[in-house]
Amino acid sequence: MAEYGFGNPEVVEEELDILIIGGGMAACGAAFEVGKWAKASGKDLKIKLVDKAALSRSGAVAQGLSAINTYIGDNDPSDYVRYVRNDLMGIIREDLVYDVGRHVDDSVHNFEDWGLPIWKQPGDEGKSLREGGKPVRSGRWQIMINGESYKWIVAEAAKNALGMDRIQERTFIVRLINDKNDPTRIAGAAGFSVREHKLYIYKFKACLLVCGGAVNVFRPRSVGEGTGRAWYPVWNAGSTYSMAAEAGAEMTMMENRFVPARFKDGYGPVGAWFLLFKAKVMNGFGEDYSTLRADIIKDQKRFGKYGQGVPGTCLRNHIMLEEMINGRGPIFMDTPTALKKLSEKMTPKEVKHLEAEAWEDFLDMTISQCGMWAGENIEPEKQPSEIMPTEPYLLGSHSGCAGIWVSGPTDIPGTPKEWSWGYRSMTTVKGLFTSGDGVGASGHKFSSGSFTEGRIAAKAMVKYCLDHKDLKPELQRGAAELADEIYKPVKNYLQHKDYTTDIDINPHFISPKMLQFRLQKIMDEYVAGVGTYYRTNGKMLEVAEGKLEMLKEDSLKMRAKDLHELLRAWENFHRIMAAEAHMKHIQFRTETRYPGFYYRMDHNYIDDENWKCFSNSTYDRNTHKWSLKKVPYVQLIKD
Ligand code: SFD
Ligand code: AMP
Repeated sequence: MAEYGFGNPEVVEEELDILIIGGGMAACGAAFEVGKWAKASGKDLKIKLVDKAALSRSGAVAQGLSAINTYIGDNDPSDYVRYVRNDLMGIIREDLVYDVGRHVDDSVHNFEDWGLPIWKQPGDEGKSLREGGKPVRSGRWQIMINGESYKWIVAEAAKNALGMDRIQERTFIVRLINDKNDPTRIAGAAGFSVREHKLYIYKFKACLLVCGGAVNVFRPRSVGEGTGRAWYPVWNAGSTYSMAAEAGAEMTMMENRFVPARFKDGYGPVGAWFLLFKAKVMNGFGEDYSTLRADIIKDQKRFGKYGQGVPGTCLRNHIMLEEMINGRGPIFMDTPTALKKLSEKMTPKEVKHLEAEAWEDFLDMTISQCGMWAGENIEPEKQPSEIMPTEPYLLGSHSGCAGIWVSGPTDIPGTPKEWSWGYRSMTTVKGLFTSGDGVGASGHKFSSGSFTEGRIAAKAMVKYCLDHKDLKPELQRGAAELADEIYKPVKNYLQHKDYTTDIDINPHFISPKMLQFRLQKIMDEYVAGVGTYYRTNGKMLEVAEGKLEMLKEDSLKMRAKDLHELLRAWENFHRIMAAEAHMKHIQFRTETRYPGFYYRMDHNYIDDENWKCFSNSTYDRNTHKWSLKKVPYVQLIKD
């Protein structure tokens, strides 16, 4: 690159035993756990964690949270499996979900030990959960917290356990590198500093790929001045899915997505309002539509058995969408009635406290919602607020289950042998592990479950390293080739920048921002985004496929005028790959498994006879082709 005046990046190479890629909940869980097992083994393992941002405020929990959505407490982990299965329309890896369920509470107890304030029942205020203190439950699985500093607290524990000298912040990993001698094994990763002109190349025996889910793949509802606002973290750009797929890992349920109902424009979550404050939703005519029209999901031909019991999250969306499509919107969360009911037996001081809690729910995790309320003069005790289904997100830890196929525990009766291949949480690529949003077919882990999965994976990675102590990883690709590929957008810019006088208008390159708009438009219009009320069909997907091909071709012309744009460019490469996987999976699954999240209008029904199965895919980096297959679903926990 020297000839264009930018200079070659300084190449920093490092050899490790374990690399943790990401710094979110799963990564912090792994960082907290990994040292203990390494120490117990008596071996001095070289471990490092690398995050594209700063650990204290990176990932989905950056702003904090107001609830921990997975705490088993007095419940049985089997019931947790039943709950997750019902919510995810019958298809989950029950071995993985059960494993999280039986381990998650210990993580929550640790959070409390580290200083996270967890709400307690009256009389139990001074008692920790470990001491038997009863939490304030918003729902059967959810507990309330004062969580503004949740990520800060968890990151501090991770930092203390690992040591800052083993944590590298502001380094964006863009490529995993397979082993030269065995391409089914992972051997390294490459990424660049977003602050310095440095390229990092790591060589390792094992790595944990935990870069969260994929946001901003679809055109968001908030455009123009609202661009950048989303519910899930905008800085998680599908790196987990794209890097794993490119390394050859088998993916699962990538057709799944999460379309959360959220307070409109501010994206404030609804859980506390529904579960803790017991608020009701109403349509534009003031009707309690979710009771009035609850029966629409009882149509067995369309919804099978899934509309008969407690409706899953997608079915709740479906009922709401029917109101909107049929002109009965907007949909409102009736906050005044809920607060009035709750305050009936309260003193004025208690009422003030309740109102403060209503604000705090958002100040703890979605501050922009408070901005919306303040900006629009909304007092939730006086005026209802609009709610709306958002643009789709790809994730595996919240109320969705897109992700990677991983090896499960071996001790749960009835688990098919082929669901475990040696090391818990390992993908089908040797040495490549994942957790949290990375793990497919096992949603509803949330923050606590993701952290827990990170811990589980850490233990398995140490075992893997000890079992392979003589393994000498060798990288399939050299530093020069990687630098050329990674800094190509910089080269595009430097080579052509003087061709025109406007930095953004140039026939030789496209800015990452413009390319992202194009991806979002394709996904929105053809792959069931908000623009079509989440509807698509085989023909639309075929068109999407063609347009994505063109987009991929043009993506090689992305420019990067500085390191920030280089980051944006690579986020787009990752998003495109995640988007393609999503599209291919929707194309493959010729049914509508998740009505309310998306509709295949040409197969607009749940088809248990043909599709009560996982759909798994692999990507061939050489031919650029995806292969998809059905994998039988096996029920482990009886109804
Ligand atoms: O209200 C790279 N979540 C909730 N969980 C709960 O327990 N309670 C709630 O209240 C929850 N709600 C909620 C939640 C999330 C958000 C955004 C809101 C509200 C507004 C979900 C959890 O937060 C989520 O399940 C976990 O955080 C998932 O953990 P993990 O580890 O899979 O992802 P992460 O924490 O986002 O971390 C990702 C990390 O990767 C880094 N990264 N690093 C290097 N190279 C790259 N290429 C990278 N790409 C990404 C990131 O910087 C980050 O560190 S509610 O809606 O229900
Ligand atoms: P949310 O704020 O929508 O992310 O939800 C937080 C938690 O509450 C998640 O565990 C949801 O599954 C659950 N939840 C949200 N809304 C409802 C509802 N109407 N009924 C049951 N559970 C809900």
